[in-house]
Amino acid sequence: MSKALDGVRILDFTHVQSGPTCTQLLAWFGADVIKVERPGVGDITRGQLQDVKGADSLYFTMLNSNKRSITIDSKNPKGKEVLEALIKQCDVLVENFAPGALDRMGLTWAHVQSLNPRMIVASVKGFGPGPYADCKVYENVAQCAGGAASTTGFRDGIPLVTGAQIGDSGTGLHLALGIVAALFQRETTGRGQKVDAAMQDGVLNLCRVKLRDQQRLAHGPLKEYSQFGEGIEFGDAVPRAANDSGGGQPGRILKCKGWEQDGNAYIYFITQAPVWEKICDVIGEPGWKTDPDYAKPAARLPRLNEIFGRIESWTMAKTKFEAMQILNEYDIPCGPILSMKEIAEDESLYATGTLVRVPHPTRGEYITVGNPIKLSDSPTEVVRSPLLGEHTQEILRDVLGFNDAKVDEIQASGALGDAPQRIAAE
Ligand code: CAO
Repeated sequence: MSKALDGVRILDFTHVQSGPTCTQLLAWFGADVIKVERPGVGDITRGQLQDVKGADSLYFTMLNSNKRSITIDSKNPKGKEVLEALIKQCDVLVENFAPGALDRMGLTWAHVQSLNPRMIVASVKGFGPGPYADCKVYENVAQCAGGAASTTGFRDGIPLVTGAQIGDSGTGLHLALGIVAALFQRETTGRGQKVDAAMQDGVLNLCRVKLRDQQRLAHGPLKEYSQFGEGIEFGDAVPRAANDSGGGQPGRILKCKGWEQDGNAYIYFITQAPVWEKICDVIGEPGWKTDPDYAKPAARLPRLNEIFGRIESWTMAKTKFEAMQILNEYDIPCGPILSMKEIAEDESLYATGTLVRVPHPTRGEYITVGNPIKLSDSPTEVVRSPLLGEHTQEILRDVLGFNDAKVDEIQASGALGDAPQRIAAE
């Protein structure tokens, strides 16, 4: 079956997480992604957090599926020649170097355009233009600067970062959408364009409900926040709201049976207004259906601690899965707190391709997250990440059409590093 991005060729100059997330997604949709790596070194994550000695780390393998790897020293004149030849053959150049690094390689926007006016140049940076434009940025910096950390955690605790990589992977997703939009526009304009996604902006985009609340503060307390019911005054900035729901339907994380031993024996419970009467029946408080202190959402807001306390006495008598089964029968929105172990063992996620077991020649089989976006006419087959420089020769010959003599000349210049890694029989 064909793929959505068949025929699109990506020159992938990305490293670490944000950029690779983007190009992996494009590869899953069928683009030919050519990952350019520094000879002998490669993407720094190949060697970071290594769990199997001598093999590419999971950090690398889980972000670089379905790509080809070519090693090129971009600072070697012959290497630059290869890069420029690739720019002419590719549709998109994606990079997430530190600010200015691409220009220092000589690959300015103007130069890339002169080589290939149809080329789209897509970049992730930590910040957009402004006072911090030159800063190097990693995930947690973006979470802090994008408003996530100041609004995550407990009101009386320090700001917290979240485990979801909203700065890196989140911005990679934003960038991928920008690239696909630019490819679509190119259909009519015939021109490439620059696509920029700043990690601060990406995080802020995902935190927009907190900017909403910041503005609501000017008109009174945030009544759905627990602190309102606790009688604690609001300051002039949105406070951390622990596990309060970020929407108009109050929700909390509640203990379930076994919580004393199991740190994940909890359930998220949402007191959605349309199912309030069912909630009252399930937890054994039918009187709350008509009691004016509980019957209407506005009346419940100052009493959320009491209400969730009562619901918790019900959930604590059930496992999180028992509670979920009962609540789902009544259409009461809820979700078990799943550990990564439980997720990794959930065969239904493998059945949909959300989780995939991938064979690998040097590290053995590993689990990775498959494409979370399912296209009916463009199914994703996850292919293991490439070894460093695995496709160098193949790309020189097949994509650039170089003959043996040309390949040997470039190899001899040192621009490609050593001969590529050999792969044991797979
Ligand atoms: N051949 C020769 N040189 C190469 C090369 C190649 N194939 N690939 C990269 N390099 C060089 C770059 O040209 C750069 O050299 P100069 O500084 O001399 O110009 C150098 O490698 C280092 O690049 P870098 O500054 O991007 O890397 P770093 O490890 O110092 O910083 C990071 C990493 C992530 C902080 C920085 O790249 C960054 O801020 N990126 C933008 C934001 C971002 O994506 N952050 C997310 C990181 S996690 O996803």
